[in-house]
This record gives sequence, C-alpha cells and structure tokens, in this order.
Amino acid sequence: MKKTALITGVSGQDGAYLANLLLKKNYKVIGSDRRSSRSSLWRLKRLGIEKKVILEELELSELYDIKRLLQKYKFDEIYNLGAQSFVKSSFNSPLYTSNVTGTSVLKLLETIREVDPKIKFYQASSSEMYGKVSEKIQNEDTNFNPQSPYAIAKVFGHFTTQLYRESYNIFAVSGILFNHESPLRGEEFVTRKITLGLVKILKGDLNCLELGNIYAKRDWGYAKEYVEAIWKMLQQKKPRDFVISTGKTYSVKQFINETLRFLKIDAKWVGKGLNERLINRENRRTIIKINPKFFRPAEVDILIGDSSKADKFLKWKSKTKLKELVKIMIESELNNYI
Ligand code: NAP
Ligand code: G4F
Repeated sequence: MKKTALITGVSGQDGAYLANLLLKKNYKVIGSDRRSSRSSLWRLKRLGIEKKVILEELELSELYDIKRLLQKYKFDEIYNLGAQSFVKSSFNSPLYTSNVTGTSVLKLLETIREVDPKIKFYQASSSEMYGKVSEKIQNEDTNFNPQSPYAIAKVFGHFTTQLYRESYNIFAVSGILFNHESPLRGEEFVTRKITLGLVKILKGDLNCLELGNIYAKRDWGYAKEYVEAIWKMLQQKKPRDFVISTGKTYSVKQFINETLRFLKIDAKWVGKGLNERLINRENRRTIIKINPKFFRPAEVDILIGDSSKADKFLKWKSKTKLKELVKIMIESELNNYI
C-alpha cells in the first residue's frame, strides 16, 4: 500500500530533501507551504521534484488550517519541519516564534488525537535546546538549558511530543538534530553565508563579508543524510527520541578556513576581538570582518552530539566529514552562481 505523508515546511532545506527521499520510497507526498512562499520553491525545483509534491497551503499558527488539512487526507505519517527556524530572528520576534515553532506542535498533536490517533508524528527538535550545555557531549538524557526564544519554543514542542506519546499512546517522536547544512541551506545561516559570500568575493561581486561570533562551535553534518534518520525514526516498532549528530565540533572560523583552502584563497587573520579580520594576501584587501550586529543577546558557545542510540536502533551514522561538506557546498555554489 502506498503511504501518504505530510511534510510541513516542505519549501525549507530538510523539507526538500525529505520529500525527495519519500518520493523515491514511493510515498504520496503532501507538502505544506505558505501562500507567501510560492516563489521560494527553488529547493524543490533544484531537486527536480516540484511537480511531484502535492502542495497544500498551511499556516502553522492557524488551528483551522491544520484541521482542514488533516481532514482532507488520510495521512500515515506527519513530519513537522515547519518553523521560524532562524535563532537570531527569534530574539526580535519571540511571540511569533513561540507560536509558529512551539504552540503549533500542540495544535498538530491535538488535531491528530481528534482526527486519527494512528497517524505517526515526527517533531523537528533541535540541539539548540541544550543551550549552555550541562554536559560536554550531549545525548537524549542531557538536560536542556535553552538560550533563545527559538530554543524555548523547541523545548515546548519536544515535551509536548513526549506528553502525547505517553498520555495518548500516539506514535510521536522527536529527532534532536544538530546543525546540518547543504547547498540547500538558507543564505542567512552561517555556513551558507560563508560559502556564498566567499564565492561572491572571488567573482568580484562583494568586497567584504561581515560576520558575528566566529568562535562559536557547532557539530555540523550533511542535511541529505539527516533526513534518512528522520524517516527511519517513524519506521521503528517502538516510538523513541533520537540525537542525530556527527560527534565532532568545529568553530565558525575553522569552517571559514576550510572554505578558503577549497577555494584556494591565500589569506591571513590579523587583529583581535572586534578588530579581527581576514586579509587577502594577494591584494591586501580585508575580505572578512566582524560586525557586532550579528552577535546574539545570548549565545550557544559549543555543541557536540552523541548519536550512538541512533547507531544502535536506527543503524544510522553520519558519514560526511566537514571537509567533504564544504566541498559539496562550494561545488554547488560555483555551479549555480549567476
Ligand atoms: P528552513 O530551511 O528554515 O525551513 C523552515 C520551513 O518552515 C520553511 O519551509 C518555511 O516556509 C516554513 N515555515 C516558516 N514559518 C511558517 C509558518 N508560519 N507556517 C508554515 N510554515 C512555516 O529549516 P530547515 O533547516 O529545513 O529545518 C527544518 C526543521 O528542523 C525546522 O523546524 C528547524 O527548526 C529544525 N532544525 C533544523 C536544524 C538544522 O540545522 N537545519 C537543526 C535542528 C532542528 P517559508 O519558505 O514560507 O518560509
Ligand atoms: O548558522 P546559524 O545561524 O545556526 P544556529 O544558530 O546554530 O541554528 C541552526 O542550527 C540549530 C541546531 O542547533 C537549528 F535548530 C536552527 O534552526 C538553525 O538551523 O549560527 C551558527 C553559529 C552561531 O553561534 C552564530 O552566532 O554561527 C554564529 N555566527 C557567527 N557569525 C553567525 C554569524 N551566524 C549567522 N547566522 N550569521 C553570522 O553572520
């Protein structure tokens, strides 16, 4: 029997990769987007699947939109990937973020309970929930200490998912995914900002890239691999939450240095603190500088995930190393540059 799945946030990075994976597995894929984002289906187009996904309009903050959609189709699985997902913006729009990223999870689960409690539900939880970390390496049992309105909203979604699983016997699980990147990453996130920015500099279309805290460290994996883990979580006999990560951490500055190496840009770091900058040795121009505008009111300094539970139950392990990830992103940047 062909399964029917709903992916909220299908226009985003993970939504596009997951839709592609489910189509390959012969699912009927309903992807929800907002009317306002019809122009931003570039990721589905890049993967050549924009005509294969059935698009339905859904504003996640609207309970009636959710009900209408769950009554229209008989879903086997729902993947809740839609969110206001940019941490920095959550400080400017905390109420909006708590509504779209947090409370919408409750709306989805309450509707599942009412319409069809057999639907399996995946919640996109985040390593940002660990915040100021209480353990050096974070796993499913590590306490949360969120440092942004975004992370607080995700903690709400996480515990709501757990509650509906334990109270109502709904197959509802969370994947606690650490940062994952790809050529389909939004341009506002730091890895894509760096790969696109440095390619623009190389092409002469940008003089200098401005960044915030280049000493923040993240556990960066490859998004295309991470959606396989997401799918596997809903194929298990027993509903369980999983950490998905690489187990390695690198600073933003290390990510920049890898990108420079790959692009063969000969540059050196000079200065300290707000005056730290990167100078192109060939023409002595400053190509990266620090702008405090990109600092956050509260920062997550370092994240490292332990995904051994995923290895044990899902037979999933991250494969792509940081160097390869940079290569994949830069090659795509160069191939798609207009
Ligand atoms: P993304 O590229 O920013 O995509 C977010 C999606 O949510 C977009 O399709 C967006 O639609 C949609 N959306 C935003 N506001 C909405 C609203 N009010 N109603 C309906 N849809 C809305 O994010 P991603 O990187 O693919 O991440 C997918 C999910 O995983 C998110 O929930 C994110 O918080 C979570 N997560 C991501 C990472 C990561 O490293 N990528 C790690 C952990 C967890 P528009 O195109 O209309 O804006
Ligand atoms: O790329 P980022 O904006 O990602 P962040 O904040 O880690 O959040 C991403 O990963 C989470 C999983 O842990 C997801 F839940 C979330 O939805 C999102 O996908 O920033 C990464 C780091 C931060 O410490 C930030 O302060 O890079 C630092 N950074 C330094 N300069 C910058 C910049 N970040 C951005 N976006 N832009 C800068 O100029």
